[in-house]
Amino acid sequence: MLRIKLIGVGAAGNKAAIAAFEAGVIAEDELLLINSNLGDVPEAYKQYCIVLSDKVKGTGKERDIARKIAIEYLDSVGNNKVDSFVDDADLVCVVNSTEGGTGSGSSSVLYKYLLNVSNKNVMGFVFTGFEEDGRGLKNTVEYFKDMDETIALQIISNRKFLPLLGKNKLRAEKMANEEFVRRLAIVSGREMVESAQNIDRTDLLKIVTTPGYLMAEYMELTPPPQNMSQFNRLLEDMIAESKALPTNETAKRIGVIIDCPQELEKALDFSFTTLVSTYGTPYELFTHVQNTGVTPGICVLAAGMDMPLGEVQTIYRNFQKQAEKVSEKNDSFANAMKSLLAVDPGIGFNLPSKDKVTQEELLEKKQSFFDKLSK
Ligand SMILES: Nc1nc2c(ncn2[C@@H]2O[C@H](COP(=O)(O)OP(=O)(O)OP(=O)(O)O)[C@@H](O)[C@H]2O)c(=O)[nH]1
Ligand SMILES: [Mg+2]
Repeated sequence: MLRIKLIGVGAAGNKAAIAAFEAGVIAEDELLLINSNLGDVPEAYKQYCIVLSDKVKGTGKERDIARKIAIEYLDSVGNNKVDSFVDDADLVCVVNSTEGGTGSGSSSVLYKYLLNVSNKNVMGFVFTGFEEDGRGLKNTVEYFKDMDETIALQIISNRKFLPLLGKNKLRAEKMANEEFVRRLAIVSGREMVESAQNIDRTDLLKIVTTPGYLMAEYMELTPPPQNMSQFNRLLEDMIAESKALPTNETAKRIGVIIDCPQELEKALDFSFTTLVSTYGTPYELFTHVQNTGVTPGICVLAAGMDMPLGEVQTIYRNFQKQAEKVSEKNDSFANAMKSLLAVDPGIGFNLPSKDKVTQEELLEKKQSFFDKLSK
């Protein structure tokens, strides 16, 4: 199992992180909340929360304000709780929405800090919201423009839960949080037990730290497939019901974890035709088969994929339409979008070395990080 530290940022991030704690997926010392005010945070969890600024109360959905107070907080000597919190983590997970101000704006700063100063592996989890109001759409596009492509990123679309629920957005948000908790459990490896065909800790770390977009899906194998075509049909259903945003077939690594009784194994297609045609031919395929006696199921991690730029472009176009309606012109933003589309993630194949930094190195890294940011 990986040692995960979880940081929930902004209202959505706080609630999702609390849900992970309450489900027992992370322990008390693995939970940190960050917000621009304590108003969103339930009484019992205020003790886990860092408030970024005592001067600014909320951001009014302005990402720039969130960025600024996040930088000020992280740069405040002697007052930064993030350093000691992440110290012993294999992987730092950061969860937030992209549509608000606090989570969307400060997570972008936090990723860079965790990567460059703390020297940690980072996985972002973002909720892309319901994609309805102009401000939310703009914040989402700006989030993707700012995002550091060397992290692993997972996306959960709140919008994709709505067809099941009519207009009940609160329920959709809650279900999105449950989806997050499930995916976090898969990433942590807590659902895996040793077996003959193993994904070990190093393999799992390699998969979940592959930079780029990561899709994590799961499906119960019910009714139990009798042959490979039934198995592949179940995988097709799993893919069709995905709550992530789709991308192209660019997975660098795929991990498959199957929990089933031995008599089901003959129905499994170990070349995973359906997965490969959806996610692409991976550079490395890892398979784990176990039999813990629970309902048979499959979890899939497809890592190192291209960001779902087509989906972000659609969000951008919807933003433009909304913006025209409210006659808001923003040419510099449009230009910035073009640079987003030209980004080359430069994904490598090796496991990056994440040696622990000494106190002196940490101070040095901080100094040069904030020097660069202020230029
Ligand atoms: N999945 C999920 N989404 C949520 C939840 N609460 C709010 N959202 C979504 O989050 C977006 C609004 O962002 P918030 O997280 O509330 O904003 P914030 O990060 O606190 O930023 P501020 O604007 O500064 O308050 C909308 O898209 C909401 O649908 C939640 O518990 N779960
Ligand atoms: Mg808020």
